[in-house]
Amino acid sequence: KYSQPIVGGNWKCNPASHSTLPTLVSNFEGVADYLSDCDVYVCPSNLHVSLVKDSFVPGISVAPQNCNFGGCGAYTGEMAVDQIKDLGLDTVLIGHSERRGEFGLPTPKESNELMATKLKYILDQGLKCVFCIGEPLPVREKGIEAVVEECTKQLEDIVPILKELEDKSRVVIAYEPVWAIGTGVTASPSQAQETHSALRSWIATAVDAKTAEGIRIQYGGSANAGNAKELSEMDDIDGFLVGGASLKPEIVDIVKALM
Ligand code: G2H
Repeated sequence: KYSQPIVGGNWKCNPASHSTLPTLVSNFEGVADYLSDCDVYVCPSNLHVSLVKDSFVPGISVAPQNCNFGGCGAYTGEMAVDQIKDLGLDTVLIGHSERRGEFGLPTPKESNELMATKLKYILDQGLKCVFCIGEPLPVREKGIEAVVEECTKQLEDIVPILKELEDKSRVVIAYEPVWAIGTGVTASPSQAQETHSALRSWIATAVDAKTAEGIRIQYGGSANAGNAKELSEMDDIDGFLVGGASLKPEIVDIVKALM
């Protein structure tokens, strides 16, 4: 392994009632034993961030699921990194495929170029970023070369930012094949490893070797307690971004799988 593993829980637009939040938070209590060997963050819905931000065992970061690109002001329905930082939070997740839409459509504004603007803004403010990428099923069906081409297209605009970044651990790439998200279908360990390794090699060439070694690449897409062990044994899988299973007590077993 290249560096300390990292696991994120993405609650997406859940739970329906804030009365459930204490239960979801308590699912993470058992993670406390592993925090010296694994970084853990949770992405509650933006509405719930303030409600839970001080409830987790110390050492778990709370990370909003998105941010805007230009600071405070006329951005109805958005959140500025300045506000996120002001609440004492240190990480933001951006570029999830559920926000990018169908890779440009119907939300063309969540483009690769905009993701680079957001990343720069987040890093300039001193925060860390989880940067999601992934390919839809028709691309996966064409084979690994098409997958790497699609994923690296989503990384090209951030190459200059990564080159300048001193502490490479501040950016985490979450590789999430879109066909595996919330579907119960997981990439096989060899499929995930092949992709992670190809992305790391691409980063070594496009950015530099220091970045390729220092940056962590999480796998996301129906990760759960049943498949985490096998996936975590792969050299280039540095952790998981977990959706559905992060709403359940099994999140502890997913972290444990990386130990
Ligand atoms: C992928 C993942 C978390 P799930 O979106 O980001 O969700 O684990 O439910 O597939």
